[in-house]
Amino acid sequence: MAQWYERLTQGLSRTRESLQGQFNVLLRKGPDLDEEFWADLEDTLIMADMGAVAVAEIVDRLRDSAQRKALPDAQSVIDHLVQEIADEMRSGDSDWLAESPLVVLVVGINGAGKTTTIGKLAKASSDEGRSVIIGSGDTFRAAAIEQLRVWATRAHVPVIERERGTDPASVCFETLRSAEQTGADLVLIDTAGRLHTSPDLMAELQKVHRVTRRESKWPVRVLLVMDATTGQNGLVQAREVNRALGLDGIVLTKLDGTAKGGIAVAIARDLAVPLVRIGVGESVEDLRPFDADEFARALIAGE
Ligand SMILES: Nc1nc2c(ncn2[C@@H]2O[C@H](COP(=O)(O)OP(=O)(O)OP(=O)(O)O)[C@@H](O)[C@H]2O)c(=O)[nH]1
Ligand SMILES: [Mg+2]
Repeated sequence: MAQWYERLTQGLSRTRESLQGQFNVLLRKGPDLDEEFWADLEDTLIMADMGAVAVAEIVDRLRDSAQRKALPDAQSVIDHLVQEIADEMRSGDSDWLAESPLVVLVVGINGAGKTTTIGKLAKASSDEGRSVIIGSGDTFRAAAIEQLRVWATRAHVPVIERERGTDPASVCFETLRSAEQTGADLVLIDTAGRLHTSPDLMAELQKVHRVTRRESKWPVRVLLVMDATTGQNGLVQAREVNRALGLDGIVLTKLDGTAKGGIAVAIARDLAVPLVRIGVGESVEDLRPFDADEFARALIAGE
């Protein structure tokens, strides 16, 4: 088994073990595909946070297949789930982070994993030979600037920072100028996740976005970092940020810290915003591109 796939299955183990426990309960009730089986299957998938819409679609397709006798019993329906979940997530595949040159504005609520994700992306991209520069746009907390500096040092990439309280838009401006002068491939801009109020935060992010787009000669993409453990609440927040900023991609972090990793299915299905990376742990290797087939297999089968 490839080392990355092993980390992915390890990261998703809490969700998978919980699902497999439920499947075993279903199978012990017998092989018949009666109404109770379908209702229990639906409940199980909803409990993993896959979202009502995605679950209804998955179960409908499985019922269809069963009726056509392709799936004669409970075990064969469960065996077929990997395929159906992968199909449900397919629209979520995308890897625009590989484009150069590119400016990425990283947003998300406090603690979601923005700064860590920037550090991991900077390290991975720099290891691939790309020229990376980081902008320290979270000027709200002094510790945020320090934390980003540690990651930048680790990744051997320059970071543009100003003292606490500086207008984040001006940090973005300086980061862009520096990136153009040095001919960087990838510009990663960190933003604050906490302000006095949530409307303050959204207004500040909109301003930062406007200035960055206006000042950048390069394409600007907005990347939302989202904590998988916030489940359906996180999804509601993501919709709100999408309305305010227009998201280009999502990084779903902390999939290793939840039994409700099915939230990735709901995100890929409901938001029409690609999942560009997933985080299944705290080390650099734990941030990986998203692949629908690989993810579905690790979530359900684990082998
Ligand atoms: N287990 C696990 N922890 C993660 C993952 N991604 C980030 N974290 C942890 O989440 C915590 C918060 O991460 P930060 O990067 O500081 O979050 P942030 O969004 O920058 O937070 P603010 O700057 O306060 O808005 C850190 O302890 C990270 O190590 C992940 O995929 N798995
Ligand atoms: Mg941060």
